[in-house]
Amino acid sequence: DRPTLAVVGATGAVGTVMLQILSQHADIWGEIRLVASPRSAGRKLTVRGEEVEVMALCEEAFDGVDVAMFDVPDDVSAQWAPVAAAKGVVVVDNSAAFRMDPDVPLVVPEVNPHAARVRPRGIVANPNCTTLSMIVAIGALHAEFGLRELVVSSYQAVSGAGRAGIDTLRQQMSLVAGTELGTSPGDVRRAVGDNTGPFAEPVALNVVPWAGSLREDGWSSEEMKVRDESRKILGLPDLKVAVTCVRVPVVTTHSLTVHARFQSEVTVDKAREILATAPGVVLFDNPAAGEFPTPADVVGTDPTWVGRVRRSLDDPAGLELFVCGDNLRKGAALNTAQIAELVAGELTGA
Ligand code: 11C
Repeated sequence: DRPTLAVVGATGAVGTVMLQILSQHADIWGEIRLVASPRSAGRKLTVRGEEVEVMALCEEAFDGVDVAMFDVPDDVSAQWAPVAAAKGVVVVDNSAAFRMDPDVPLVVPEVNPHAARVRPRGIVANPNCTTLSMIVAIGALHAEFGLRELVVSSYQAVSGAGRAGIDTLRQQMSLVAGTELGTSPGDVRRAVGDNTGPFAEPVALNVVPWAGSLREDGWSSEEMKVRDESRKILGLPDLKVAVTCVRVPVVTTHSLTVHARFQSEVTVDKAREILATAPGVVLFDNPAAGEFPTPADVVGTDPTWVGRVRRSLDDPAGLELFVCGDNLRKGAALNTAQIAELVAGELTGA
């Protein structure tokens, strides 16, 4: 029998992309049950070309379910993933609630697929979208060269903050469009008013060096996630990671600049060969022809796109890269779906 899947958080920004992915991928599932908060219950959504009515999240929603994908806030996952797991459901959770739990594997199928098989709590965690937007490319380079250090800056799209992030950028853009704002201190802030939505500052005509919540010593939660999750996925608990997370006025697709240091000398030719052949990675790197990835082109695609590959000028063991990944697809829904498909294959012996 084909396994039954529950999609919890089916109406959110990630859930919407998830339904598209489930409609595009090979159809390995029996029933697909859509679950969301009580206020969305009764809505009809389309998946695999069929309308399905959304159920309210409750214990009975997991009856007969084999695999559940959760795309909900951390507190909702923290409460409900164990409820589903206690009923024998394998939960693939895209919140931060369980990622650093030593009894929960944190999985990227191109990098550490084997980890998904060992899940003492019945939960497999999906990484943060910023980590995911670079880690497939970094994992491929690590497998060849041995990674020692990452220095990363992110350029994060507003959809990382969900529908509220997208709505905020759109509203702010309508307030600044056609004006000469952005020419004197505070003019954008005054035009936008208090309408900064989930962001610390106006994001239209601006960049905001902040994502997530405040952690110790001035670090943001997003920066800590990139460091902690990269270490766990790569199996490098002492990896040196320096990261600054920045929000930019892009709807969807996170970008990162990466300075990666390896155990010994690297060559650009070998790095390009690895990136060109790694599953899930596209090398798009010909600056002479104006070819490098940008969010406007990468959005809506599955792979991690890599360009601007250079050897560090002052370090023969270092590489500089520019990486883009769709934060709602590989950064969230796609990786979650890939993990769920791995688990389904295991459950059905496929
Ligand atoms: C952002 N990466 O771009 C965040 C959103 O831990 O899954 C995802 C937060 C998370 O704002």
